[in-house]
Amino acid sequence: MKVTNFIIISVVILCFGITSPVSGQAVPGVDENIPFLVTFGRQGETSWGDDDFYQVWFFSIPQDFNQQFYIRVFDPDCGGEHDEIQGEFNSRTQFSVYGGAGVDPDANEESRGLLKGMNYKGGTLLASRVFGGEPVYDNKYYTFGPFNPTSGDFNNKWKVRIFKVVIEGIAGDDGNLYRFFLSRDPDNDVPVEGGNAFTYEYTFRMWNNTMSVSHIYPYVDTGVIFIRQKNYDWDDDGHILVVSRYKQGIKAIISNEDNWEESRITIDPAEIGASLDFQFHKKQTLVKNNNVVITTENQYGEAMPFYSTPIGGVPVYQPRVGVTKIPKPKG
Ligand SMILES: [Ca+2]
Ligand SMILES: [Ca+2]
Ligand SMILES: [Ca+2]
Ligand SMILES: [Ca+2]
Repeated sequence: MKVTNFIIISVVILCFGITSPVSGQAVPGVDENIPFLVTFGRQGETSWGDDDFYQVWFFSIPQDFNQQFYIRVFDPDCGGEHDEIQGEFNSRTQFSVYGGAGVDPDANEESRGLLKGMNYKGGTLLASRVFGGEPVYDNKYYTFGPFNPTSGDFNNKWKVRIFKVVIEGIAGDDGNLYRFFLSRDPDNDVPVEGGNAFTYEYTFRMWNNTMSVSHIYPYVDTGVIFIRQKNYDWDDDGHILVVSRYKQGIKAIISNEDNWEESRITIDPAEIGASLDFQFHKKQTLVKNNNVVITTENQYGEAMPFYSTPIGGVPVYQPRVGVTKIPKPKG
């Protein structure tokens, strides 16, 4: 190999090493293995897998990050590639970015977007755009921003500034599939170091591939004794397993068509302060275009967030080695 070639290859490897998405910048996250988020137009049929035609996402920026950043949306349009057509494409989807007081879901419960009929648009509107079928953004990115970190809502517990994106299917009946990337660059995916994203009600598309396992990672905070998982329109597709360092795989009760199902999962004190791994395994007969909604709450009915980058990392089951007590010899 010529020396110049070696240098070029080395530089390419180095660049990829630096720019690869290392953490919670891609939404859905790298560890989640979820192809797309999905939001249907409000005339959609809930049996297609979206129960309420909107979704609320939060982006957290570490307090010591002081550069401008961007929220990039991949395939924000509803038409052409990726999206789910019903009849002809006529859905319109509004993406709105909020900052300031009222955004932080710890301080303002309505902001989480779970309490029906309440105001999930708390905060200051920073940017908004409606997308229909727009070839210029089909299979491409649209970039919101730049935003200043100081425009976020400060959360003292996590030492982060929080921004919110509300996605609403304001018209039509088709499903808009899309993804986000929290970026330092308007034209490329360049991670914000230590950034993350989370939601309380996750509406997403499964792969059209029976071998692909998707994951979400709810964070178990102090005081949790048990959680209640709720899933919607799972189409009786395989099984949902709950895994942690201490759980090898507990089966969650699953929904079928256009219905919610729920079940309770006991939390071991050792599981506090870490993430659970909800694994979505498809069955062998392909269920195509399966959209599903999931929420989890603690024993008080308080919603638990799912992080794109699982806090504490992806939990891996650690089999406990049985210890047999040897009785002391008598006498
Ligand atoms: Ca598209
Ligand atoms: Ca349509
Ligand atoms: Ca789309
Ligand atoms: Ca479904």
